[in-house]
Parts: sequence; structure tokens; C-alpha cells
Amino acid sequence: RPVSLIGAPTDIGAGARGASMGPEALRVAGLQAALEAHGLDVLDRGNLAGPPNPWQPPTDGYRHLPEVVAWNQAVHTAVHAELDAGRMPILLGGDHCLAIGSISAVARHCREAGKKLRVLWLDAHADFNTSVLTPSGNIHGMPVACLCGHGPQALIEIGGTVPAIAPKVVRQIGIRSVDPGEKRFVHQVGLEVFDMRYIDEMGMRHAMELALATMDANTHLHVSFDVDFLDPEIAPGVGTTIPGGPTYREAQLCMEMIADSGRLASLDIMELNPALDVRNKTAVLAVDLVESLFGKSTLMRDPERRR
Ligand code: DIR
Ligand code: MN
Ligand code: MN
Ligand code: MN
Repeated sequence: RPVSLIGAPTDIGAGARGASMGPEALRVAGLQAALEAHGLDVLDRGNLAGPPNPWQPPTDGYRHLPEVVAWNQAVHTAVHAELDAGRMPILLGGDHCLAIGSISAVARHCREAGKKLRVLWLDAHADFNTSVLTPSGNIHGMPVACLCGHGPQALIEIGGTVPAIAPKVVRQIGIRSVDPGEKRFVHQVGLEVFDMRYIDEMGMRHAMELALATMDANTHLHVSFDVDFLDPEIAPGVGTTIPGGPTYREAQLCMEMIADSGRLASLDIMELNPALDVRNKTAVLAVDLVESLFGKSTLMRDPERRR
């Protein structure tokens, strides 16, 4: 399926400025050429437009809510248009609040096309805060809750149906920072979380086997990749580094197993912050991992023999 790159240059939902430069850093790191080298047909749609970041404190538990709504409406429209055109959207963030627009569009497309949805959420954070639970007011800590119908009306209704998704379609991988109230809420709704302790004890392979299980030919797989998923030793260019993330090899295996599923149909690459990066190395790493996500492998593999 042909691919469309959509830039969303904003840090409107983040706690640090700079993710607005993420789309260009991914382009400079060679994302389009890397995908084309795999034989993919890639169009760069350029950048969406939206309001500037006023950098204000929260009001009623939300920072920049009107601006977050405007950006997410633009993302929703753009992502849905690509899906309707039979193309695979890759959203270049931008901070992770934009997954509300992206995944609400994917969910709407799945309803319209009679497809099942699976969302893999690769992140250090659960992003399941609400205005009452949030310690920061930053809406990039709230997108999964908003998609599940817990959030301000203007954000939860972007896709037309509330909630946009059920918690049971989500699998979270790599989680290692969850705020106290958020932790109780994640437990209450029964989110399926493969946190770093699970990965330490059981291994990335087992976590991914379970996260990818029970999909079929009619399943649309969406991957929402927050770059802070990765260990900060290898990926310093993000606003909220949390130690103890997946290593380079664990992250590669994660991406390769998603590729092997054959179900990947849409992707977000979020929270890359070039202002905090070292010679664009985090963007280069993200491109390297995305190549694996699209099937780059060392050998011609025989799945039965695992080599
Ligand atoms: C934190 C940070 N849980 C918050 N969240 C981040 O402010 O809600 N998500 N950084 O990616
Ligand atoms: Mn549609
Ligand atoms: Mn995160
Ligand atoms: Mn996130």
C-alpha cells in the first residue's frame, strides 16, 4: 500500500518546547528515502498548519486546550483522507496529544470499512491522565484516556463517535512512568500494559507475541510510537526521558515482530525533540527502527526456523 507522510509541527500538548521541529528532523534523517529503499511508494504531504504555542499555564486542568483541539482536528482530517484514499498515513509529530486526531481517524475508518482495530502504544508513559489526575495539565499525557472517552467534549468527539475506541483494543509496551491517580485509572479500565518489569521478566519476544495475538486478516494495526519508549541512553532527543527503557536490540525485535504480523496499516512517530537531541541521532535511530517496522531484516527469514 502507498505511504503518505504528514507533518504536524507542534509542541502544543508537551511540557517542553521543541517537538514542533520533529517532522523536519525525521525528514533530514532520511525517512522518505529509507522507506523508498524498501520498495514503498511514498508521498510527503508536507506539514499541517495550526495555532502557535502560547506557552500558558493550565486552565481547569488543561494547557492550551483550544489549540490542542485545532491541531487534532487538522490531524484527524488529514489522516482520514489518506485512509479513504487507500494509503497508509505516517504522522510525523509533534507531541503525543496528536494521537487523538490520528487514532480517532483510524477508528472512524475501521467503523466505515468494517475492520477490527488493534492499537499498539509504544511509550514510557501510559498517557491515561485526565484533567483531575494530571500533575502537569499537559495534554500529551492524556491521549489514550481521551480516545477511550475520558476527556473534554471537544477532544473526545473529534471522530464523531464517543468513545473513539474501547480500552480492550489497546496494548501498551515499554511503560515505566505512570502518575499515582493515572495508575489507579489504568487498573480500573483494565488497560493491557506490558510494562518494563514484564519485559524484564518475560522478554520482549513474549510481550510482543501476546500484544500481537488474536489479530486476523481483517484487523487494522495502528502503531503509536512515542520516541521516549526507547532508553534515553540511545534516544536522548525527547522532552521526558525516563531511564530503563528498551535497548536497541529490544526495540529492533519489537519492530521486526510488528512487521512480521503483516497487519501494520498506520503509524505515528511522536515526541521527537530536536532541541534536546545530539546531532540528530534520535531521529536517525527512529528512521532505523521504522525501516525494521516496514520489514527490513538481516537475512531472508524462514519464519518456521526463526532465521
Ligand atoms: C506525565 C508525562 N505523565 C504527564 N507524560 C508524558 O504530565 O501527564 N507523556 N510525557 O509522553
Ligand atoms: Mn472513511
Ligand atoms: Mn512518553
Ligand atoms: Mn506518549
